[in-house]
Amino acid sequence: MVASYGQRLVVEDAAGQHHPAFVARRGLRLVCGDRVRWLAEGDTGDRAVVERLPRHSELTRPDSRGRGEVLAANITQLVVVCAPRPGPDPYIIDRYLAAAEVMDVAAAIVCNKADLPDSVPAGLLEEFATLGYPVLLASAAAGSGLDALRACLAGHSSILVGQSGVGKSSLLNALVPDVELATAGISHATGEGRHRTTATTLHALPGGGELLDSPGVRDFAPALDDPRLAALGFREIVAAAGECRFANCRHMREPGCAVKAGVESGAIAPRRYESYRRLLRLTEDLQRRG
Ligand SMILES: Nc1nc2c(ncn2[C@@H]2O[C@H](COP(=O)(O)OP(=O)(O)OP(=O)(O)O)[C@@H](O)[C@H]2O)c(=O)[nH]1
Ligand SMILES: [Mg+2]
Ligand SMILES: [Zn+2]
Repeated sequence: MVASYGQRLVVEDAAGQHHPAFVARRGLRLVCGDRVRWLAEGDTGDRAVVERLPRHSELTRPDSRGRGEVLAANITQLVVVCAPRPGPDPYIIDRYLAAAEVMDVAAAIVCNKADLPDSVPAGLLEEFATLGYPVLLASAAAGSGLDALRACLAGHSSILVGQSGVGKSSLLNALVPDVELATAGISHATGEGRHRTTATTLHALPGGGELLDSPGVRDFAPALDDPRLAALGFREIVAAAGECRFANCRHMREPGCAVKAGVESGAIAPRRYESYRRLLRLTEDLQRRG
Protein backbone atom coordinates (compact mmCIF):
# COMPACT_ATOMS: atom_id res chain seq x y z
CA MET A 1 0.00 0.00 0.00
CA VAL A 2 1.48 3.27 -1.13
CA ALA A 3 -0.60 5.89 0.64
CA SER A 4 -3.87 6.32 2.50
CA TYR A 5 -6.09 9.34 2.95
CA GLY A 6 -8.80 8.19 5.29
CA GLN A 7 -10.60 5.34 3.56
CA ARG A 8 -9.07 6.23 0.19
CA LEU A 9 -5.93 4.31 -0.74
CA VAL A 10 -3.33 4.10 -3.45
CA VAL A 11 -1.98 0.61 -4.13
CA GLU A 12 0.94 -0.49 -6.26
CA ASP A 13 0.85 -3.72 -8.24
CA ALA A 14 3.75 -6.06 -8.98
CA ALA A 15 4.53 -4.12 -12.17
CA GLY A 16 4.86 -0.85 -10.22
CA GLN A 17 1.57 0.58 -11.51
CA HIS A 18 -0.46 2.68 -9.07
CA HIS A 19 -4.20 2.27 -8.68
CA PRO A 20 -6.85 4.03 -6.60
CA ALA A 21 -8.29 1.67 -4.03
CA PHE A 22 -10.52 1.52 -0.98
CA VAL A 23 -10.77 -0.50 2.22
CA ALA A 24 -13.38 -3.16 1.55
CA ARG A 25 -13.42 -4.89 4.94
CA ARG A 26 -14.72 -3.32 8.13
CA GLY A 27 -11.99 -3.09 10.75
CA LEU A 28 -9.15 -3.54 8.27
CA ARG A 29 -6.52 -1.06 9.48
CA LEU A 30 -3.88 -0.20 6.91
CA VAL A 31 -0.80 2.00 6.98
CA CYS A 32 1.74 3.00 4.38
CA GLY A 33 4.04 0.10 3.56
CA ASP A 34 1.43 -2.59 4.19
CA ARG A 35 1.34 -5.47 1.71
CA VAL A 36 -2.27 -6.13 0.78
CA ARG A 37 -4.48 -8.35 -1.32
CA TRP A 38 -7.23 -6.82 -3.44
CA LEU A 39 -9.99 -7.95 -5.70
CA ALA A 40 -9.74 -7.18 -9.39
CA GLU A 41 -12.47 -4.67 -10.18
CA GLY A 42 -12.01 -4.58 -13.92
CA ASP A 43 -9.48 -2.33 -15.62
CA THR A 44 -10.85 1.01 -14.51
CA GLY A 45 -12.58 0.35 -11.21
CA ASP A 46 -11.01 1.10 -7.82
CA ARG A 47 -9.28 -1.87 -6.24
CA ALA A 48 -11.14 -3.35 -3.27
CA VAL A 49 -8.58 -4.18 -0.58
CA VAL A 50 -9.75 -7.21 1.38
CA GLU A 51 -6.70 -8.44 3.28
CA ARG A 52 -3.50 -7.26 4.92
CA LEU A 53 -0.52 -9.60 4.75
CA PRO A 54 1.55 -10.14 7.93
CA ARG A 55 3.87 -7.23 8.80
CA HIS A 56 7.62 -7.73 9.18
CA SER A 57 7.98 -4.53 11.18
CA GLU A 58 5.90 -1.69 12.57
CA LEU A 59 6.95 1.88 13.32
CA THR A 60 4.76 3.00 16.20
CA ARG A 61 4.16 5.89 18.56
CA PRO A 62 1.85 6.16 21.56
CA ASP A 63 -1.51 7.75 20.79
CA SER A 64 -3.17 10.17 23.23
CA ARG A 65 -4.31 7.24 25.38
CA GLY A 66 -0.86 5.68 25.45
CA ARG A 67 -1.72 2.88 23.08
CA GLY A 68 0.49 2.07 20.13
CA GLU A 69 -0.42 3.72 16.84
CA VAL A 70 1.25 2.25 13.76
CA LEU A 71 2.77 4.88 11.46
CA ALA A 72 4.31 2.65 8.78
CA ALA A 73 4.83 -1.05 8.12
CA ASN A 74 7.50 -3.32 6.67
CA ILE A 75 10.29 -0.78 7.07
CA THR A 76 13.83 -2.19 7.05
CA GLN A 77 15.63 1.09 7.77
CA LEU A 78 14.92 4.32 9.62
CA VAL A 79 16.64 7.39 8.18
CA VAL A 80 16.60 10.26 10.65
CA VAL A 81 16.97 13.57 8.85
CA CYS A 82 18.28 16.63 10.66
CA ALA A 83 19.55 20.04 9.56
CA PRO A 84 21.22 23.18 10.89
CA ARG A 85 17.87 24.93 10.37
CA PRO A 86 15.53 24.11 12.06
CA GLY A 87 18.17 23.13 14.61
CA PRO A 88 18.30 19.50 15.71
CA ASP A 89 16.54 18.20 18.81
CA PRO A 90 18.95 15.43 19.92
CA TYR A 91 16.23 13.72 21.97
CA ILE A 92 14.03 13.27 18.92
CA ILE A 93 16.98 11.71 17.05
CA ASP A 94 17.69 9.40 20.01
CA ARG A 95 14.09 8.25 20.12
CA TYR A 96 13.98 7.45 16.43
CA LEU A 97 17.20 5.49 16.85
CA ALA A 98 15.60 3.75 19.84
CA ALA A 99 12.57 2.89 17.69
CA ALA A 100 14.89 1.33 15.10
CA GLU A 101 16.68 -0.72 17.79
CA VAL A 102 13.42 -2.02 19.24
CA MET A 103 12.11 -2.77 15.72
CA ASP A 104 15.42 -4.47 15.00
CA VAL A 105 15.94 -2.54 11.76
CA ALA A 106 18.87 -0.49 10.45
CA ALA A 107 19.19 3.22 11.23
CA ALA A 108 21.14 6.08 9.71
CA ILE A 109 21.35 9.84 10.21
CA VAL A 110 21.30 12.30 7.35
CA CYS A 111 22.42 15.81 8.04
CA ASN A 112 20.76 17.81 5.26
CA LYS A 113 21.28 21.44 4.15
CA ALA A 114 25.05 21.04 4.10
CA ASP A 115 25.06 24.05 1.74
CA LEU A 116 24.16 26.40 4.60
CA PRO A 117 26.96 28.28 6.39
CA ASP A 118 25.83 27.04 9.83
CA SER A 119 25.98 23.36 10.66
CA VAL A 120 24.75 20.75 13.11
CA PRO A 121 27.13 20.56 16.11
CA ALA A 122 29.96 18.20 15.11
CA GLY A 123 30.09 16.81 18.67
CA LEU A 124 26.51 15.60 18.39
CA LEU A 125 27.10 13.87 15.05
CA GLU A 126 30.26 12.32 16.45
CA GLU A 127 28.25 10.89 19.34
CA PHE A 128 26.05 9.00 16.88
CA ALA A 129 28.94 7.96 14.63
CA THR A 130 30.81 6.56 17.65
CA LEU A 131 27.81 4.35 18.37
CA GLY A 132 28.11 2.91 14.86
CA TYR A 133 25.28 4.77 13.15
CA PRO A 134 26.13 5.95 9.64
CA VAL A 135 26.11 9.75 9.57
CA LEU A 136 25.78 11.25 6.09
CA LEU A 137 26.08 14.88 5.07
CA ALA A 138 23.88 15.92 2.19
CA SER A 139 22.23 18.85 0.52
CA ALA A 140 19.02 18.33 -1.38
CA ALA A 141 19.34 21.89 -2.69
CA ALA A 142 22.92 21.58 -3.96
CA GLY A 143 22.63 17.91 -4.86
CA SER A 144 25.62 16.94 -2.75
CA GLY A 145 26.05 13.75 -0.75
CA LEU A 146 23.31 12.01 -2.71
CA ASP A 147 25.46 9.15 -4.04
CA ALA A 148 26.36 8.06 -0.51
CA LEU A 149 22.73 8.37 0.48
CA ARG A 150 21.66 6.25 -2.52
CA ALA A 151 24.15 3.58 -1.48
CA CYS A 152 22.78 3.64 2.06
CA LEU A 153 19.21 3.25 0.80
CA ALA A 154 19.86 0.57 -1.81
CA GLY A 155 17.75 -2.53 -1.35
CA HIS A 156 16.12 -1.18 1.81
CA SER A 157 12.61 -0.08 2.52
CA SER A 158 13.60 3.14 4.28
CA ILE A 159 11.48 5.81 5.90
CA LEU A 160 12.61 9.44 6.14
CA VAL A 161 11.70 10.76 9.58
CA GLY A 162 12.51 13.85 11.61
CA GLN A 163 11.48 17.37 12.50
CA SER A 164 9.37 19.41 10.14
CA GLY A 165 11.31 21.49 7.64
CA VAL A 166 14.61 19.61 7.70
CA GLY A 167 14.17 18.60 4.05
CA LYS A 168 12.80 15.05 4.00
CA SER A 169 10.56 15.68 1.00
CA SER A 170 13.32 17.63 -0.74
CA LEU A 171 15.64 14.63 -0.37
CA LEU A 172 12.93 12.35 -1.71
CA ASN A 173 12.50 14.70 -4.68
CA ALA A 174 16.23 14.63 -5.33
CA LEU A 175 16.38 10.83 -5.22
CA VAL A 176 13.22 9.75 -7.02
CA PRO A 177 12.48 11.13 -10.49
CA ASP A 178 8.91 12.33 -11.17
CA VAL A 179 8.04 12.23 -7.50
CA GLU A 180 6.44 15.67 -7.81
CA LEU A 181 3.81 13.98 -9.91
CA ALA A 182 3.35 11.18 -7.43
CA THR A 183 2.87 13.53 -4.49
CA ALA A 184 0.69 16.10 -6.25
CA GLY A 185 -2.36 16.70 -4.10
CA ILE A 186 -0.78 15.14 -1.05
CA SER A 187 0.97 18.19 0.36
CA HIS A 188 -0.78 21.46 0.97
CA ALA A 189 0.81 24.85 0.95
CA THR A 190 1.20 26.46 4.35
CA GLY A 191 1.06 30.17 5.08
CA GLU A 192 4.77 30.48 4.36
CA GLY A 193 4.23 28.88 0.98
CA ARG A 194 6.01 25.78 2.19
CA HIS A 195 4.69 22.31 1.52
CA ARG A 196 4.26 20.43 4.72
CA THR A 197 3.85 16.72 4.23
CA THR A 198 0.60 15.55 5.74
CA ALA A 199 0.57 11.83 4.92
CA THR A 200 3.17 9.10 4.73
CA THR A 201 3.84 7.98 1.14
CA LEU A 202 5.91 5.24 -0.45
CA HIS A 203 8.05 5.57 -3.59
CA ALA A 204 10.05 3.04 -5.57
CA LEU A 205 13.76 3.87 -5.76
CA PRO A 206 15.32 3.70 -9.23
CA GLY A 207 18.06 1.33 -8.05
CA GLY A 208 15.65 -0.97 -6.21
CA GLY A 209 14.19 -0.58 -2.76
CA GLU A 210 11.60 1.83 -1.46
CA LEU A 211 11.67 5.23 0.17
CA LEU A 212 8.89 6.49 2.42
CA ASP A 213 8.39 10.16 3.18
CA SER A 214 6.62 11.06 6.40
CA PRO A 215 5.15 14.19 7.99
CA GLY A 216 7.55 16.11 10.22
CA VAL A 217 7.15 15.90 13.97
CA ARG A 218 7.57 18.18 16.96
CA ASP A 219 8.14 15.21 19.20
CA PHE A 220 8.40 11.47 18.84
CA ALA A 221 8.62 8.38 21.00
CA PRO A 222 8.31 4.73 20.09
CA ALA A 223 5.30 2.96 21.61
CA LEU A 224 6.76 0.34 23.99
CA ASP A 225 4.65 -2.45 25.47
CA ASP A 226 6.84 -2.52 28.57
CA PRO A 227 9.05 0.17 30.17
CA ARG A 228 11.86 -2.39 30.34
CA LEU A 229 12.08 -2.15 26.54
CA ALA A 230 13.34 1.45 26.84
CA ALA A 231 16.87 0.23 27.59
CA LEU A 232 16.88 -1.83 24.39
CA GLY A 233 16.64 1.41 22.42
CA PHE A 234 20.16 2.45 23.41
CA ARG A 235 22.86 0.14 22.09
CA GLU A 236 25.58 1.34 24.46
CA ILE A 237 23.26 0.64 27.41
CA VAL A 238 22.48 -2.83 26.07
CA ALA A 239 26.23 -3.45 25.74
CA ALA A 240 26.94 -2.40 29.34
CA ALA A 241 23.85 -3.91 30.99
CA GLY A 242 25.29 -7.43 30.93
CA GLU A 243 27.70 -6.35 33.66
CA CYS A 244 25.03 -4.91 35.98
CA ARG A 245 24.73 -6.77 39.30
CA PHE A 246 21.00 -7.34 38.84
CA ALA A 247 19.59 -8.88 35.69
CA ASN A 248 16.50 -6.65 35.98
CA CYS A 249 18.54 -3.47 36.60
CA ARG A 250 16.75 -0.32 35.40
CA HIS A 251 20.04 1.60 35.49
CA MET A 252 18.59 4.26 37.78
CA ARG A 253 19.64 3.87 41.42
CA GLU A 254 20.51 0.17 41.61
CA PRO A 255 23.86 -0.76 43.23
CA GLY A 256 26.45 -2.34 40.97
CA CYS A 257 25.00 -0.74 37.84
CA ALA A 258 27.47 -0.95 34.96
CA VAL A 259 25.54 1.64 32.97
CA LYS A 260 25.85 4.31 35.68
CA ALA A 261 29.51 3.35 36.04
CA GLY A 262 29.88 3.83 32.29
CA VAL A 263 28.36 7.31 32.50
CA GLU A 264 30.72 8.22 35.32
CA SER A 265 33.79 6.93 33.48
CA GLY A 266 32.78 8.76 30.31
CA ALA A 267 32.25 5.58 28.29
CA ILE A 268 28.53 6.42 27.94
CA ALA A 269 27.55 9.95 26.91
CA PRO A 270 25.60 11.63 29.76
CA ARG A 271 23.20 13.10 27.22
CA ARG A 272 22.33 9.65 25.86
CA TYR A 273 21.86 8.35 29.40
CA GLU A 274 19.54 11.28 30.15
CA SER A 275 17.67 10.45 26.96
CA TYR A 276 17.23 6.86 28.17
CA ARG A 277 15.88 8.08 31.53
CA ARG A 278 13.38 10.36 29.79
CA LEU A 279 12.13 7.56 27.54
CA LEU A 280 11.86 5.21 30.53
CA ARG A 281 9.91 7.82 32.53
CA LEU A 282 7.63 8.58 29.59
CA THR A 283 6.89 4.90 29.00
CA GLU A 284 6.18 4.35 32.71
CA ASP A 285 3.82 7.36 32.74
CA LEU A 286 1.97 6.09 29.68
CA GLN A 287 1.64 2.62 31.19
CA ARG A 288 0.22 4.07 34.40
CA ARG A 289 -2.33 6.06 32.40
CA GLY A 290 -3.18 3.22 29.99
N1 LIG B 1 19.40 25.49 1.99
C1 LIG B 1 18.74 24.33 1.85
N2 LIG B 1 17.41 24.31 2.00
C2 LIG B 1 16.77 23.14 1.88
C3 LIG B 1 17.47 21.93 1.59
N3 LIG B 1 16.57 20.93 1.55
C4 LIG B 1 15.36 21.48 1.79
N4 LIG B 1 15.48 22.81 1.98
C5 LIG B 1 14.39 23.76 2.25
O1 LIG B 1 13.84 23.49 3.52
C6 LIG B 1 12.43 23.70 3.53
C7 LIG B 1 11.72 22.47 4.01
O2 LIG B 1 11.92 21.42 3.10
P1 LIG B 1 10.96 20.14 3.04
O3 LIG B 1 11.59 19.20 2.10
O4 LIG B 1 9.56 20.56 2.78
O5 LIG B 1 11.07 19.64 4.55
P2 LIG B 1 10.32 18.39 5.21
O6 LIG B 1 11.28 17.77 6.15
O7 LIG B 1 9.73 17.51 4.18
O8 LIG B 1 9.15 19.11 6.04
P3 LIG B 1 7.76 18.44 6.54
O9 LIG B 1 7.08 17.85 5.35
O10 LIG B 1 6.99 19.58 7.15
O11 LIG B 1 8.13 17.43 7.56
C8 LIG B 1 12.07 24.09 2.09
O12 LIG B 1 11.96 25.49 2.02
C9 LIG B 1 13.24 23.60 1.29
O13 LIG B 1 13.43 24.34 0.11
C10 LIG B 1 18.89 21.98 1.43
O14 LIG B 1 19.59 21.02 1.17
N5 LIG B 1 19.46 23.22 1.59
MG1 LIG C 1 7.87 16.84 3.83
ZN1 LIG D 1 22.27 -1.18 35.43
